[in-house]
Amino acid sequence: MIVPDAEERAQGAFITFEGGEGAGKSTQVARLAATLRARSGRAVCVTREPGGSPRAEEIRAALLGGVAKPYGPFAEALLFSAARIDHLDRLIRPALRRGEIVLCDRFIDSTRAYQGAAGGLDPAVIAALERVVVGPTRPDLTLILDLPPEDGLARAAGRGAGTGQGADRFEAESLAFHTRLREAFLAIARAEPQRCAVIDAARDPDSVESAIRATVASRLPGLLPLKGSRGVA
Ligand code: Z5A
Repeated sequence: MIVPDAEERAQGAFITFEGGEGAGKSTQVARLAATLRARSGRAVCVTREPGGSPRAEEIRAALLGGVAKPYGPFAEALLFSAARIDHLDRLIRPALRRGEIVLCDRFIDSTRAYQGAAGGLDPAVIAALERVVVGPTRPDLTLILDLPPEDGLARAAGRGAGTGQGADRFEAESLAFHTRLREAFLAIARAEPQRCAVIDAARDPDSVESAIRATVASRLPGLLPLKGSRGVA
């Protein structure tokens, strides 16, 4: 259900993390959440897509298991959207109404990049889905973690090594697919510079974290005061 923006957002803040495989999103979501909990005095809700609510997590398992792949990118986009509807209604919008800071690992830009630019689904279809599924609940800030796809895939493979887990539905795509993804995320950042910031994710985790903190402090100054104003950043 779509509700008016002013009413639903209260004083909440919505930050999404985007990028290719192994870009370090989960690592940096956890680090930013710890910083915000310690310094903002606000409740922080950490979540992810696909998933984030019990029903959406069920859809996640099917999507990453490749169940929808034979039906093509439109059907996959519909399933990601079904998961997103539940996630927004059950978790994200209530948290924003309570005034929380919501940190979400992937959101609409992943649909644009994976099913759209890399998967070939018409951008007009994706825009229509966003209108009806997301409505006014757009991120205040989107951090796009950028690095060469070869490096991200190596990181993701390294993480899976020894666990017995193979590549999932999307990790198993070709390098050309992952290169299109990277270009798509960078194109989104160029098209929406007010909302998006590109972070060089090829550096060590501490350097990436510092860049993210500085970006949050400058883009959303109420959340994380810059050094000097309360001695942090
Ligand atoms: N998808 C879609 O197609 N359409 C949609 O609308 C949505 C999603 C919402 C979700 O998978 C999949 O769904 C995703 C897109 C698609 N494709 N895939 N696969 P997921 O949530 O399971 O996977 P992911 O989002 O790609 O995340 P990831 O592979 O887990 O990577 P990450 O979260 O960006 O990275 P990480 O787990 O923090 O780090 C990966 C490894 O690198 C780990 O061992 C870290 O310790 C290490 N690491 C992290 N940072 C660094 C630095 N800076 N240097 C060196 N090593 C590092």
